[in-house]
Amino acid sequence: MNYTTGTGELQHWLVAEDGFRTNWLGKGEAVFSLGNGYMGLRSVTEEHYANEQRNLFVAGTFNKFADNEVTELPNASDVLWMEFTLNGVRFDLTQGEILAYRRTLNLKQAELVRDVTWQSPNGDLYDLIFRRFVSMDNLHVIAQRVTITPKQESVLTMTSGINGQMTNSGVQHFLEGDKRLYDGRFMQQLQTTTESGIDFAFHSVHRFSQHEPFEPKSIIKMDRRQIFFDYSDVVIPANETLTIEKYSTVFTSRDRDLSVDTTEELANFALNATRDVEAQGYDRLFNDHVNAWDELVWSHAPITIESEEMFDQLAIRFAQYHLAVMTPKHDHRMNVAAKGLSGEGYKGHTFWDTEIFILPYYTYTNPKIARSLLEYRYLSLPGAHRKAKENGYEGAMFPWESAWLDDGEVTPVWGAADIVTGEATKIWSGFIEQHITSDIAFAAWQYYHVTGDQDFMDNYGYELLIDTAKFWASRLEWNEAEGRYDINQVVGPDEYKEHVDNNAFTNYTAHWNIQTAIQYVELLRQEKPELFEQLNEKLDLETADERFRHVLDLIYLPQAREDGVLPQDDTYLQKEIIDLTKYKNQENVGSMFYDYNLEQVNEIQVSKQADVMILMYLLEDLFSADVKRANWEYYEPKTLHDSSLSLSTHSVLASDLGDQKLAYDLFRRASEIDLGPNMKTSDAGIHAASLGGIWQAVVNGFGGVRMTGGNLRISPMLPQAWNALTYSIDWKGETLDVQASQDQVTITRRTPSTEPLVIEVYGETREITDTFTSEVLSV
Ligand code: IFM
Repeated sequence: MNYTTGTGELQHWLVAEDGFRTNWLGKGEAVFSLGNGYMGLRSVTEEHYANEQRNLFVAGTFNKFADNEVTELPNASDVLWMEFTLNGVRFDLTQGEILAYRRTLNLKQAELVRDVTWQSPNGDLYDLIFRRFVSMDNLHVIAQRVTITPKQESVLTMTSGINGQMTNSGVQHFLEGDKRLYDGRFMQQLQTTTESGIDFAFHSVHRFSQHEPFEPKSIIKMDRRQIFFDYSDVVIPANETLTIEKYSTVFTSRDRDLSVDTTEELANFALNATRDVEAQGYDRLFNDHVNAWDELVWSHAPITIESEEMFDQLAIRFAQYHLAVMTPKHDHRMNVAAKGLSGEGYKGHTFWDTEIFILPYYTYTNPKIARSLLEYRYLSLPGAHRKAKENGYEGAMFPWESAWLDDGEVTPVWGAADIVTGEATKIWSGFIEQHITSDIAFAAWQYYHVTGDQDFMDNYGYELLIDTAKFWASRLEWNEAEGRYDINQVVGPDEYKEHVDNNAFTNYTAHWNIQTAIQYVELLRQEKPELFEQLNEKLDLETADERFRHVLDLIYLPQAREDGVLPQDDTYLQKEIIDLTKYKNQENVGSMFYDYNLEQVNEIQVSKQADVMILMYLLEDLFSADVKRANWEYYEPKTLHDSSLSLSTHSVLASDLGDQKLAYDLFRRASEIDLGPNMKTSDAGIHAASLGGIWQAVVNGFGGVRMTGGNLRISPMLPQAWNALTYSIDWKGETLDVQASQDQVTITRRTPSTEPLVIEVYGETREITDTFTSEVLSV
């Protein structure tokens, strides 16, 4: 990967790849993936290679192949597919010689450009440039432009069309469907998912030009799940440029922006839309797309980092780029997947990754999108109720992995091979990783206090907070001997410890959830009697409240030992301690499983990811700086950061502890998970939560932003390598611009007001009407 190709206006905007290797295809496909939250397109090349993974996902279009499989996002038809022969030789970069090669993702314009000079095996020379984008302006559009300039007169043939012979690791999610050609040019493929019955309409059309537009000789062909053109006899004179454009559209019967009732109506609508798209042409579509990106991301929530390392600015832009690509902002019936829309990993499912790692970005910069993602959880309540009931509990027990609104739990039951038994390892998360329920409650609470969105609370928030607390109140187990309530047999955030009792993160956040619900029930009773009555009917608030008050002080909250270490669970601190150096220095994550199986790892003091530490981040007021430090020193050396969710949390905490050097090192490591030089990290897709975590490391960590108890704190502390950091955040409906340097911070209210805004800055309460400047202090 090359991070230094952008110069002038494009400095810190370009991520490039300078070589072509078929065994590294996965990295570029994921890291360069394009999308707009409606769909995500893995960045395969137009021509096929072994080892490639061609993926097009449309958010929220889940399908379940068989009863013993879980629902997943189906891999839709490949519209990028274009195969060329030049003077009788197939264009194939593994043959002949590559004389120049660069593939560049322009983050600002969200365009992917591949620039190749190729000598074919017969000695002919060609310059080829491939450009493409997935429109942020019109969510249904994929546009490609290919230019071919031969050094000698050449004859081109091309096969290009729509290929529905796609699978998810062998599973075909679509019925054969219909294919048809319209107006002699517009290819149409209609398909329906096998179980969920979602109709997909794909259209593609080509445009050729060489000085003037022209129609080459062509023949339309169809095969199983395929429709394509064979073009032939296209003569390109030496040093002349042939331009081929391909416009494709994707529509489905789940799209909320369409008012169609039947497959036929969908097909007609999509066909006409494609005609319109083609008529606009690449340049106009591109212009609208670039403007839409600017409005949504780059002008809306810009972050600048002046650093000795140019990688840092690029890293935060890369994170913001992918957050926009992966987030279905257009529809509250869907949510962000753990790999975004960039790969088959985790089957398009949503985890706590959204609420704890991704949502803060939107809560602080684009509350409308944050609200839409939280509404998804509200709309998923029926599945959460079902899960609670099936497990003998009350209230809302959210699924660990989530897909369709009413699916409930969709975590697969069987996973990787156990190196000792040779069997598949059972995935317990879907059964007992229960902290997701309080994570969602926490995120809703955080959203409310940052945005002040009372309408959200009245319509969704209070109910979510109380319904989740009801689950916890029913989940607690009475421990007669100790006279307290325990939460036994769970998986906490550290997934290397299964069936543990009293995981600190789970117990504390459950306690927080119930405590917050008590406050809200009281508030409703006192201040919103009508809403209280409505919710009382739905949730039986009187009984719930009685139970909440009874259990609250009896919930067991593990306490720090004398040395400050908080037990991660009842048994962690008694487990064997081994030398983890080899695994701490591993090149690829999960290497411990080459030596141990999960059962053995369960008995060792080793953690996959932040557990106690993330508790100390989320509920920071409950723990002193000394306790945080003691736990850092105890747990971090035992944490392998085998989950991509771990490094960014540790970076924020290192900032909190005042160790900017360490925080910076961890920020860099987090940024390198996808963007770094290891070419095998992202084959299954980009790491969505880590990208949200990078924003948190910058804004919540170095930028010092935190909401605690409903109050705002801004106390930036930059790492040595940075001269300046600027960012903006939304706070209760207004925008604050923050400029921080090594010595000084300035906070500006974009809309000044005589009503002062209270912000804690370096431990002092400030009342700001317009702009406030402080020197940087350590607190
Ligand atoms: O949610 C995470 C989990 O914390 C660790 N394993 C991967 C999941 C999806 O990213």
